[in-house]
Amino acid sequence: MNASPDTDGARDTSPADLVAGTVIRSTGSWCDVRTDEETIPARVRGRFQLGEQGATSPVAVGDRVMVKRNADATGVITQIHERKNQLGRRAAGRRVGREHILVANIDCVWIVQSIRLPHPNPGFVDRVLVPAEANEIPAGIVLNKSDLIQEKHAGIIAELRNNYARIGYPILTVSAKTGEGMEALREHLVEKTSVFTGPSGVGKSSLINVLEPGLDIKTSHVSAKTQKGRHTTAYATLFSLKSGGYIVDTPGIREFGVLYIDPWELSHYFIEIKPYLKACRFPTCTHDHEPDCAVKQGVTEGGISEQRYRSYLNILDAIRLGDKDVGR
Ligand SMILES: Nc1nc2c(ncn2[C@@H]2O[C@H](COP(=O)(O)OP(=O)(O)O)[C@@H](O)[C@H]2O)c(=O)[nH]1
Ligand SMILES: [Mg+2]
Ligand SMILES: [Zn+2]
Repeated sequence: MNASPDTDGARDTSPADLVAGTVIRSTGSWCDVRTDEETIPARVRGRFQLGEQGATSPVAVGDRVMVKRNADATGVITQIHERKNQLGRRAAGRRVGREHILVANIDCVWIVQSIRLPHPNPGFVDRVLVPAEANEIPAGIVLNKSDLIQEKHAGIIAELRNNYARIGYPILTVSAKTGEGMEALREHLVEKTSVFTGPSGVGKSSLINVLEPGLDIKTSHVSAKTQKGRHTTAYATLFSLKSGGYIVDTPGIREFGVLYIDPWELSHYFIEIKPYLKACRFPTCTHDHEPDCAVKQGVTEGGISEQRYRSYLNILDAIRLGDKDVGR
């Protein structure tokens, strides 16, 4: 072994064989790594040590990695760089070591909703906002199908503003169909890794097709007929943007590990509830049955919206039921 870093001694691997890249697709034992010049299919061997906390993880989409090239144009992942953050299917926050990681190094999560077909679903929005907050990832809402907005939807829109825009989550109103609002959305994506998540049918694939026309992703209208692409739906995919950055489509992924948050911890991930927590009589207050609860008072006084509080209680219930299952 050559111990001196500044002499160019004999090596079995030339520096050109080792390249840096980003994982854009992963199926477990293989993944595609995008480098400055090309996409390399690379083999993944086992799990990797991540940073100093001793956690190990398999490779996730969004990981910055080093790849050693083989003679046959494939490669082998030799290293995963420490992650800025991650979203998994199971644990969030402090239980990071046990989660199944779906996406790493995310700059923003955009929760896509549509005004109609389907209507906005605040329960869904909140089940994504919680893990986003737990992993300290900025989040916002993309309200698609603005071309379908009618006067009767004014109440739905006002409620979204009251639930989310008021407490700091941006809402971008767009239409993949007419192009309305798409420039503003595009500006938010430049040079960033942005996750698009949302229920099926809200227009995620349509939006990505407008943002990056060459991709030609199947929309639900097509896939319902052909059933094509179904087998890939459990995997997140990174699409690179010509303007720099990536969009991650997460088809078929309904939740990012909400159920593995501790009950007492949950309220910390509702940003407008957090300021009330210190004023509850019990430090372990879960804000559902306890007396002298500042959070319930906040709901009564209007600082916390009833919808968000309902979401909080629903997730709390789900966590408690989930815990029972785990303990069986
Ligand atoms: N009217 C209208 N329809 C849209 C818009 N965006 C998508 N759609 C339709 O909504 C359906 C679902 O779109 P798709 O992109 O497959 O949704 P995904 O399941 O979230 O990926 C398709 O029939 C699209 O044509 C829009 O802005 N306006
Ligand atoms: Mg889709
Ligand atoms: Zn309380």
